Amino acid sequence: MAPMVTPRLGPDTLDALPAGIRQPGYDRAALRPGVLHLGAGAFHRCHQAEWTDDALEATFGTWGIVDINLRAPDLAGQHGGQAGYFCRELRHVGVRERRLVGAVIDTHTVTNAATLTRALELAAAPAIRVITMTVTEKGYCHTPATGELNAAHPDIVYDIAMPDAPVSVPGFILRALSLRHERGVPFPTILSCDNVPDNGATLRRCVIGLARLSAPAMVPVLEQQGRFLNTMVDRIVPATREADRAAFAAETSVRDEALVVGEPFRMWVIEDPYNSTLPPWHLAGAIVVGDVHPFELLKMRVLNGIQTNVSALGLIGGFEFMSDVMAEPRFRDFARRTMTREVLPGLPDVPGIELPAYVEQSIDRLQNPELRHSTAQIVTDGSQKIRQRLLEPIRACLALGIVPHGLLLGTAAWMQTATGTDLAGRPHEATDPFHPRIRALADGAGSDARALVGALLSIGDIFGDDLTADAAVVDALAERLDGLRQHGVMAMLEAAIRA
Ligand code: CS2
Repeated sequence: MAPMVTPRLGPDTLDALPAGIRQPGYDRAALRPGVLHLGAGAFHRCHQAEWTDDALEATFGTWGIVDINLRAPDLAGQHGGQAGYFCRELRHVGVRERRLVGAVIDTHTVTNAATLTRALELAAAPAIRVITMTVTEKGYCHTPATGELNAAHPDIVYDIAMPDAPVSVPGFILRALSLRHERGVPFPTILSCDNVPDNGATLRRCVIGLARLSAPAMVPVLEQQGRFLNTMVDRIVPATREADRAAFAAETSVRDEALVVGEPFRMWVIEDPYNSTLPPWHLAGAIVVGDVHPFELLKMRVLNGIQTNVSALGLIGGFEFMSDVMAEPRFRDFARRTMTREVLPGLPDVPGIELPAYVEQSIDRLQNPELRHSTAQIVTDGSQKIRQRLLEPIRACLALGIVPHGLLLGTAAWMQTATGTDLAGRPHEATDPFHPRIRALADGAGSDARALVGALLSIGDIFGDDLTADAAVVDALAERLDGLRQHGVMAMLEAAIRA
């Protein structure tokens, strides 16, 4: 007998889904493309796409989403093979809520010249009035320490030589906007939804910076007509695991290759000085403000700050998931004290948010035992994350005369993970665009913690040039890295808690 094959989620299997799974409450057949999204990973599906379903239910409009990946994974193996449908599952203690999302009506992956041309045509189509993007920090091709375009980035070098066939995100946006300009099609509003400081402004600088080098006639056009919005997005959405998909299939008898699992909490703050026409996301709780900066600082320094500060410590301490890290009372204590003593004093007031309560809420979110967010996933690409999450808060402490014990310990731990070896010198995988450079410096430093700290701090593209010149910072980092190697993670956590 042939083995039973679980049918895949799609238009033909919707009726088979259990009644408990909420289905789109609008006429999906009437959707037309309105939004184009770049970088359709788990976060996008569990945030912008779900949010758009809410908006469509509140007030219907032609705001279907076209998802584009400029590189792998091929979306055909995900919701692209399911007519755009996927389920999102929210989990926390006592919460498990599944919902079918219908807002994505087309998907497209760039794999060669022909698919790139098609993707550019999709982005140049007059029907697209909004472009959103989640391409991760490194997708911006900027220098982390300055937020300026890195003109030496291999993808940017390529796009300067071949502007009609771009491989980078700034190159793709520049080409799509150039096509629209040539054809007299108005520019869409572009919303950056990545954890990059001043994300929209950074994208604008990178696109205009690239135009200066490859399409100078576009510079004044972009300066006058480009609408790049800064936004703050928030929801913890770990990479989906095969165990999640298998459990879904076992419980529903339908296999969803694009399933996403996230937390109930979500937030979206949009700074829109242009009063743009957007899907009615505000009807579903998105907040439109005049200045997103305080919200961005809060989220990157507290929620992301705790994640980055404890994930490297957790990883080298042998903890696989964030929920395991935060289940350990010493880590919770450490996170709370670091935030309260070192981070909150440097934050501005945030409209409508009480900072100590936000810290407690963040800790609760991060210890959510129903999510499996790996410490390694958060450590990934740390060179792109630490400026906004650890280094700026350290600078704020130094300016206020506060010794950043906790932030320094997290930074020292990150330095250890970035070398690709654990505390005992055993190799582990480090995924980071700076890894080859860091590895070479680590080889030069050998087992000397001070030499390693000095060498890494001299990477100005990550650390700027102020910290390496501050002897107290160099000493403190070297002492903590050495302490981690000599005494281990828990002893150093305890010392930081006592400090
Ligand atoms: C995480 C974020 O991997 C990471 O960088 O810190 O994806 C984080 O979970 C989200 O920013 C939460 O909104």
